[in-house]
Order: sequence, then structure tokens, then C-alpha cells
Amino acid sequence: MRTQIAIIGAGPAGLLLGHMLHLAGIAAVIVEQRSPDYVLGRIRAGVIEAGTREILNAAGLGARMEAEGLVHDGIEIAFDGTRQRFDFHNLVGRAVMVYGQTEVTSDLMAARRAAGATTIYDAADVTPHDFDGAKPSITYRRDGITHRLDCDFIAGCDGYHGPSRHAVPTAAITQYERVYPFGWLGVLVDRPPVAPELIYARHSRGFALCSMRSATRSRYYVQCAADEDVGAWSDDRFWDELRRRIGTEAADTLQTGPSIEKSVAPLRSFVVEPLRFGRLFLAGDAAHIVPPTGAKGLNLAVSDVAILAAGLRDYYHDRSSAGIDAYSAQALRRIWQAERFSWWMTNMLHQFPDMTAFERRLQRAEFDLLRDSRAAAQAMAAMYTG
Ligand code: RFL
Ligand code: PHB
Repeated sequence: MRTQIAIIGAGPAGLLLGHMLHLAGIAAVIVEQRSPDYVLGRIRAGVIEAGTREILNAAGLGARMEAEGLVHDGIEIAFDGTRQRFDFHNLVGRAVMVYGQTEVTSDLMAARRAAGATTIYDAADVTPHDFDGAKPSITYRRDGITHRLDCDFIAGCDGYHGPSRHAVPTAAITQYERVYPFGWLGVLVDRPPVAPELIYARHSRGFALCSMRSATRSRYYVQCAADEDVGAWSDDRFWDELRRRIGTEAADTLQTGPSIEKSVAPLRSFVVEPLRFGRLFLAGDAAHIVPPTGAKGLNLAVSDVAILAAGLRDYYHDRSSAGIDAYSAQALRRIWQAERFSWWMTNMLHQFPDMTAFERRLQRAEFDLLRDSRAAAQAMAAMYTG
């Protein structure tokens, strides 16, 4: 088989790239190791930046998001029980959209079906080849048969564990990484959210987050050990721990119920440079990871893909390589800003095992600065809303 762009991975990055290329009349095949149901079953991001919302709408993907998503004009930060609201609308004239990654993925899958474009699910041993030459390809195994897909370019949209980044010789790639000494334990529950907006809580027992997916479905997180055993957390234990961290007012109104999903996510900051190796491009979590505190991961995947798709459009329509040549540097500028913001939010709000009293007071000083300085709050709001 032959196509113009072979995309590895059918997460948000791969599916959106496929859709944008389709809109530009460029052929792409997506090869994914999992099944569609498995991909849709992963509960991940919940917050869509203003810029991401614009990109999804411009690509004709926003109808259900606009109808069902929740526009949030602000967030709250609870610091040792004291809640402070940050009004994004007032600070920077922007808002975010709360709309789950599962829904974005489902909308992207529907658009791909409607376009009649090819996605190969359940593909094993997906391997990129010869991207340093003029004739790249990928191979994969399905139903015991090895297939080969020839292409002009390979897009590695295969997440943190995917094969694309690992196919690059180590001498050609630089990795930057920070692994945090904790994780997040997340619970999804069919109960109305505790508050109309997200609450990010810093507490001496550890960080907690009150988020949501809709007016009737909530998503809650508590900071836990990086290797926490989910099995050790009954629902009751989770609700008790959450209540202790979010302040009495929220704890008293929290509606609990049986969890419909419970999982642990490790926290990591990670970037590789560059994002292009000959005819292979990396995009999304394949190239960078942020801790979820800043709600940036999905949004970064979308902005990478928007830049890459524009470059490929110029390449095929105008015979100009300028866009794909600039992709890595252009995307990395945004990536490092999101890395800084996510690292800063994480440091301000989490308990670190080796923290000194001095560092705890600095966390308080960060919060006081946000509360007392409009300029500081504006900087935070500008980064959060994107
Ligand atoms: P994905 O979603 O990991 O998709 C990669 C796809 O590649 C496939 N794949 C392979 N395919 C073929 N062969 C192989 N060998 C392959 N290996 C892997 C995988 O099966 C998968 O389908 O990466 P992508 O597309 O770059 O998208 C990135 C986002 O998923 C991620 O950044 C966000 O979910 C991060 N994130 C958040 N981002 C936000 O913008 N806002 C949030 O509020 C937010 N909250 C979160 C998050 C991530 C979390 N977890 C669990 C990591 C909350 C959590 C808890
Ligand atoms: C979520 O709803 O899953 C979510 C929201 C905000 C974050 C991280 C995760 O910062």
C-alpha cells in the first residue's frame, strides 16, 4: 500500500492530523496498535484552551463541543482550605471549554469515518523505516500477516511509549526530563460537580483537583505515590481523602457515588529536540509530556498538529518546504512555554517528599502573589487559557 503521509497512532494528535490533511486533499493512513474501544476507554484530558477550541471549530469538528461543552470563565485555587477564584474573563478576556478528550476523540473518529479515510486498528509491531532517505515506509503485523505502507513522510503521533521516537538514533536526539516523586489517583463518578468551576487544591496532605465532564459527571484527583496500588483505594477511602484536602465548604457539598473509573497517572515533564528527523515528524505526547496540573497535554498535541498540517499543506500545494522546515522550532517555542507553566503549577500545589519549611513558605508566597497582583494573575490566566 502507498499513501502520502503514514501516521502512527490514532490518539487526538494522529486523528486530528489525519483530518486536517484530508481537508487539504492530502492522503493519509493511520496505523494504531489498539482497538477503537480501547482508545475511547482511556479517560484523560478535560480542558480545552481557547486556541484549541478555535482550531477544532475551524476544522469543522466543533459542533458537539459547542453544544455540549461547558464554557468556564475561571478556576478556583484552594490553598490550605482558603478558596480564591481567578476570573479569566476579567483578567484576559478569554475562557476555556470543559469537554473530555474521549468526546474529542469520538468526534474525530466520526469525521474520519465520514471522510471514508483509512485507519488500521489492532496493528502489531508498527515500525518506521528509512526516514533518513527519500523513500520512508512503515511495517506492521495484522492477523499474522506483515504489511508495508510506503509514504512520503511519517508522522509519529504514537504517544510517550510509541515506536517513532525510539527509532531515532540516540545521537540525533536530545531528551530533557523531570520525573516527579508522586502521581495522581483519578476517579470518574456520575454525580454533579462539587462547584461550577474547577478547584485546584494545595493541602498539607497533598494536592487535589475537582474537575468535571458534564453537569452530571465529575472527575476528581488526589496526589498519591507514583507507584500507588489502585486496588488499595476503595471508593470510601478516596472520598474521605478528597474531602480532607478541598476545604470544609466543598467537602460539605461534595456528592459522592460509586466510581465508574479509577486509575493512577504518573507525573512527568519531558521534551525531545528536534521534532523532525529527515522524513519523520514527532507530534503530541510522542515528543513531550507535561504533568497534568496545567491541563496542557491535549492542547499541545493540537497545536503541534496544526503547525505540521499547515507545513505539509504548503509542501504539497505550493512546493514550499519552508513550513515543514520551521515545524520543529515553531512547535518547540510553544511546548517550552507549556512545560514551564505546568512545572510551575505543579511546584506551587503539590507536596514533595523532601520539602523544607522554606519551600512550603515559597508555595504560600506564590499563591499570595497570584491573589494580590493582577499582573501575576493575568500571566497565569493567559497561560491557562492558551
Ligand atoms: P495519545 O493520546 O497517547 O495517543 C497515542 C496513540 O498512539 C498509539 N500507539 C501506537 N500505535 C501504533 N503502534 C504502536 N506501537 C503504538 N504505541 C502507541 C496509542 O495506542 C494511542 O492511541 O497521544 P496524543 O495523540 O499525542 O495525545 C496526547 C494527549 O492524550 C495527552 O497529552 C493528554 O491526555 C494529557 N492530559 C491532559 N491534557 C490536556 O490538554 N488537558 C487536560 O486536562 C489533561 N488532563 C491528561 C490529563 C493526561 C492524563 N493522563 C492519564 C496521562 C489528565 C490525565 C490523568
Ligand atoms: C480533568 O478533568 O481530567 C483535568 C482537568 C484539569 C487538569 C487536569 C485534568 O489540570
